[in-house]
Amino acid sequence: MNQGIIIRINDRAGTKKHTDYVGWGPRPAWVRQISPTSTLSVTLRNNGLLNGGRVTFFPSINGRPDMLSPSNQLSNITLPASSDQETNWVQFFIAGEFNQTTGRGAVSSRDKDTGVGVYDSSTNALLYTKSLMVRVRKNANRLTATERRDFLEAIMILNTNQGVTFPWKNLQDMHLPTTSREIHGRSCFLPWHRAYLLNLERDIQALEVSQSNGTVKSYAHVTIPYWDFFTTAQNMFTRDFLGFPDSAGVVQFNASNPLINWQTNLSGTDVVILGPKLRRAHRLQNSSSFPWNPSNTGTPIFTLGGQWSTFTRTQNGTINDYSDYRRFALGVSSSNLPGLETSPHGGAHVSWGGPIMRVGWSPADPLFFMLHCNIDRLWTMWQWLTPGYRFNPSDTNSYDRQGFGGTGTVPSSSTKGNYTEDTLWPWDGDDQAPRPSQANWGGLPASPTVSAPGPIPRLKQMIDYHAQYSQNPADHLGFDYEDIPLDYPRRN
Ligand SMILES: [Cu+2]
Repeated sequence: MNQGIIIRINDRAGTKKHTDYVGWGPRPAWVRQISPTSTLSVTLRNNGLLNGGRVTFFPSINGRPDMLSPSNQLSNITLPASSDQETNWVQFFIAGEFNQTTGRGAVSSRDKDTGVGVYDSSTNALLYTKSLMVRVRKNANRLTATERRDFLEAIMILNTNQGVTFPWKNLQDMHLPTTSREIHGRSCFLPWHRAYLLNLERDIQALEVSQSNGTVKSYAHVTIPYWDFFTTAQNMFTRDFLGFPDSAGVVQFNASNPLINWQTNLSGTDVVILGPKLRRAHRLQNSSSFPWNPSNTGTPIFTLGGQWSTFTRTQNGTINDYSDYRRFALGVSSSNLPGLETSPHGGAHVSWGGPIMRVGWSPADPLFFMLHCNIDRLWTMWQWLTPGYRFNPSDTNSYDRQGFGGTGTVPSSSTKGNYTEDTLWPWDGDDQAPRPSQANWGGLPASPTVSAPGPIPRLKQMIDYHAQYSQNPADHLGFDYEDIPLDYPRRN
């Protein structure tokens, strides 16, 4: 029952597809009458499905969200009588609703399961509903069967689409032994992998696939789920999801699993690689001589014994041991406390036999991106502990390498790509030393919901990922985690 009202989210012009998604950071939205005969006073409220996502509203002040006034409804908005489409929009902002007390957000579990209802302020009649989704990254172990299937279908499509583009192979080729020096072992490790995850997630969300019944299936509602390796993940390492190894370490899938024909794009002769079938088996603690553990039929868990990591760390330790970025990310040489890149990141990788344990081949295993999603989440948790500075791209405690990197070669920590003002390889197309010699995969894919960071991201844009520090919706990168909120400023 459209009473001549329309709402647009993230894209006022309405020229883009798949724009009706929000996370925890306020997103711009607009409402207007289509063919008004007089002004109309309306109230906006949640009007979604039961148990679906929910949204929070913010009034607009000079085009920015009034962060001091979040509310579950916007009352008595006057929609102008003008039919001029340039001037009769009324702007507001919306975000997913996050309960700061429970630490959980009202997330969607399927596409468009929440809605903004437009009610007549005087009669309270429902005039119009705009459907949308609170789309955030979730714990892979708790996905619904549908969420799991859609994610697996999407990555399978990216892995098998060998036409004009070959997205999964491209992602693998950005992360070879020859590129490792650019992206590992220095401060940019976390920002670089944040952009890398975003690249995959945007590739997924842009997928549209024709179905046999003539419809087109979109994957715009899909996000990368995270593997919380600090707890057992009994629902992940099964034949229905990421597979379970046979006695040779070859990962087995059920026939209904979209990954059943997954190919690694590897042709190595290394015993832990052996493409094109995917290998991944739980590794015996500290046993480098026998990388598979076929006798382990229990739930694979994160074991901390690995060739590069002998540290035992908890989630609390990881995010609380250090208050400055440099030590948080890289640790302190000659100290017993590692940084996040060593533990838990390195430990999680080498807790398995298979491509996942080798830097150059790890993205051949879809688990890589779920592991790294949790690494990125740990960075967001650390940032969120002290929002005052850890989201500020200009604060040296938020990120230690300020300014521009040099063009020498030694040490790599002083060169391009590691500093806040630097553009990130390979999206900047820079294939000149000291960068890796290939960078021809194009810019970072665009998102229909946000404009940041653009095709050539700067490192500093990765830091304030949901505009906690700037409070400027234009800085939002378009992803969020289900359990890491955006803090609203408090009224004094
Ligand atoms: Cu990596």
